[in-house]
Amino acid sequence: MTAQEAPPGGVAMPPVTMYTTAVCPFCLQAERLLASRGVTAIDKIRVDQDPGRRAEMMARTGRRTVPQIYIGEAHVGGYDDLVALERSGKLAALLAPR
Ligand SMILES: N[C@@H](CCC(=O)N[C@@H](CS)C(=O)NCC(=O)O)C(=O)O
Repeated sequence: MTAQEAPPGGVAMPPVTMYTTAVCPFCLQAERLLASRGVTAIDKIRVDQDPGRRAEMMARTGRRTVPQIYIGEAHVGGYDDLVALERSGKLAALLAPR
């Protein structure tokens, strides 16, 4: 069981999904920030390996840069957006087990 899976009878942190590429400094920064906030697993979608997933990312987010981050069903946006969320104090609530 990973830390983000629900313990028996318990609740878990929502899944974190990140559209990413092989070479992406902003993605690494985002991963570091999320790790510092207790995120132990990120579902990474490599848009450089799969043009279909890039098209999906653009349709779903309206953005073309990586990373694009989801916490559960909530679209956070890119690294700048993640930092802004953290500074506003709202990131912890989004990551709270539910
Ligand atoms: N402000 C964005 C910048 C993201 C960004 O520039 N990502 C680069 C990769 S690290 C990218 O997608 N470059 C391709 C492009 O600009 O089309 C963020 O904070 O996420």
